[in-house]
Amino acid sequence: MTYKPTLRWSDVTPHTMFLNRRQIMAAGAALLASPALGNSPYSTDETPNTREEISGYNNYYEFGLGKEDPAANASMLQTKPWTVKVDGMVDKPGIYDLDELISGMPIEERIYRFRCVEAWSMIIPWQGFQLSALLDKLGVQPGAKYVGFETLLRPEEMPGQKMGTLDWPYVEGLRLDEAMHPLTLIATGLYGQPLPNQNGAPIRLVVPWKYGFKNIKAIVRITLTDTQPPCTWNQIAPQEYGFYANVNPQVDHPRWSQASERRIGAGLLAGRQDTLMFNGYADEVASLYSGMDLAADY
Ligand SMILES: Nc1nc2c(c(=O)[nH]1)N[C@H]1C(S)=C(S)[C@@H](COP(=O)(O)O)O[C@H]1N2
Ligand SMILES: [Mo]
Repeated sequence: MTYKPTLRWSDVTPHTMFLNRRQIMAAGAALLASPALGNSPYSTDETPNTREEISGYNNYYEFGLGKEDPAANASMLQTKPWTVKVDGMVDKPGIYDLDELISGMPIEERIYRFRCVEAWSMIIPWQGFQLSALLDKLGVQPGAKYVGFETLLRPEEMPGQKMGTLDWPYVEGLRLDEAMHPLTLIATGLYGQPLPNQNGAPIRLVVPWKYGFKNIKAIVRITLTDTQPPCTWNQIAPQEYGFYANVNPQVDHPRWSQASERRIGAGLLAGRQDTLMFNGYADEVASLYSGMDLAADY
């Protein structure tokens, strides 16, 4: 692990640097290096980023590798109708229309800290419901230990899927106790509006104590399983992106420090801020990992 206390922004290049190394970047794909409402006890009292920041600076490789590509390209995605396949070790498997799937879910606002593995961060006012509520409705069977998620595969509307940047569709997963944790959300909205396409419409996962790549967008499949589900970044570069991906300032990424982060919108003079253990949610989630070596299970 390298530790660079004097890391410059330009040192913290995105996941794409890995893609560069593997020489699978599409020719000419430029890296664009540009840069409270509710009162839930789970919400932070930090000031949220603006909607422009949250929906203008994104990672969503289905729409390009640059931070501004998702905002420019995601409007072509058709999110209605939307079906979600629920399968595996669950009492009520099926192919659900989204409205049917989430009917009765108690939507609330959660203002969460968000920390990308690339060492930038935001404060985001999500609307959504606890994944636990949905899993309770679906009926998790006793042997299930994990939940897997899959993003829509539709290259006609997600042009990035025509390129070999990642193995499509994007997939992610959680241990069942992580999925059932009250902080874990399925987000349906942002700033009181339906989720913008670039933020993962119509539904995306939000796990605030984990690096951003766990927060899979545009979910079309939820699978209950007894084996650890495949996760896109973990599969492509397991030595860089773990299954757990818990935010941890003491465990550096092999190519950059995770000790600090750049808050989007803070301004050029603001400087970096310290990254917090479990992204500030240690009181709530540290017990999930007691006895684990977080340097090994990163
Ligand atoms: N399907 C899909 N989900 C995804 C990604 C992606 O490329 N495809 N990027 C991930 C990464 S790396 C991050 S940091 C967050 C970014 O979420 P945001 O754009 O809403 O801030 O989405 C995550 N979910
Ligand atoms: Mo990320």
